[in-house]
Amino acid sequence: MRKMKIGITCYPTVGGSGIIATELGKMLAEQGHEVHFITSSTPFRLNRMYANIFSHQVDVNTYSVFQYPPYDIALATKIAEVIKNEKLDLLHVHYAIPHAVCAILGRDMAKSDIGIVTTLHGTDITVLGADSSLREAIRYGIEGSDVVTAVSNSLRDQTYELVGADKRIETVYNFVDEREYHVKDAGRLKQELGIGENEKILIHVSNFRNVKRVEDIVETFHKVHGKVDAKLLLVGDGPEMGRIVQLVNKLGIEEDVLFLGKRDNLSELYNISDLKLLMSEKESFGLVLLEAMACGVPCIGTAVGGMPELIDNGVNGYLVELGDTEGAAAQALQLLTDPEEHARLVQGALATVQQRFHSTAILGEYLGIYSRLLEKG
Ligand code: GMT
Repeated sequence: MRKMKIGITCYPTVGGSGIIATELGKMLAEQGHEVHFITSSTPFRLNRMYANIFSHQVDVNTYSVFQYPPYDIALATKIAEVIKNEKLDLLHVHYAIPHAVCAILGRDMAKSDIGIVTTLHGTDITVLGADSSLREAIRYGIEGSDVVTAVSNSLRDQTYELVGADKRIETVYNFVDEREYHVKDAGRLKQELGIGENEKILIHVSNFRNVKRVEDIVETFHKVHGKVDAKLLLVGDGPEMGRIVQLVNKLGIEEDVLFLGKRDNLSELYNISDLKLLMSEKESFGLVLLEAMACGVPCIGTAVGGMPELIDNGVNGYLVELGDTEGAAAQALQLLTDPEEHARLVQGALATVQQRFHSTAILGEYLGIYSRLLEKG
């Protein structure tokens, strides 16, 4: 395959879509392709220097007449500039709004006909697609892209349902960098966090938004706590944090719930954990589940969105109905008190990542899409 020049636009700050876009860019660069990130700031996961990765920053004019800074126009203009100056072969944008629309506008401004790949990640459809002020723009972005992918079959189907887009949508699942997320010795981390050698660790990682239902995580832990010696690690931060702290205090479990805030060393934290909990009411995929599984951690998740495509009941974890903290606690207790069952699910989790979501296979799927687009052009 010939070496390509690929423009990537994503939200560069913390979040699953930005992580996937950045990790994909890094893997493409490692295969010798030239990658141009066109974003509001340098993607946070771009943590080392690559000779063939370039970062083009979008400058937004803050002229006082503007009540709202025109970020979308500035992004489209930057995309046009990069298409022309760098002679890009294609654009891959992550998250429909505004990125797909900006890509179409940028391509038009550049008077170019390069292919646009749009990857839908979740809330761009499941939350914004339900908003009538944005639905038409999302549909326009999807229908004007050359190839559209979604990170799960569930998200693909929801896009048809909510946005009614007349476009074939292909599922390309998320992946993790197995060089970072794998079973490893986390040293003295457990001890450093003040957790006893025999205590079990449950972990939840999210942006603490309403949709994540962190209160269900705390309620589940409350039901487990007392029956087994355990700690709950709450990793991340967001709008619901205040309410969650209050709930933990009300339940009197503050000694055993550790609020760790935003962390970079997630793979170390997973490597000291026994069980991962994600009880969201919407979750197109749940990248954090895959990260945990890659480190050998079984998962309990709600049977919503794309989670059933990842969690195989009784193989790598368990699925419960939304809000079923009793069921989640019962499954957690069973798993944490039966070492053989736990070991079996650890193997199931590791096999899931290797066999169904390996980064090499997912990269191959994206490269196949890019080749198809270039052949067509
Ligand atoms: O989880 C979030 O709210 C962040 C959001 C994002 O766009 O960064 O995550 C979405 O994209 C991830 C990567 O594809 C998925 O793994 C998450 O499941 C998805 N979040 C939701 O659907 C709520």
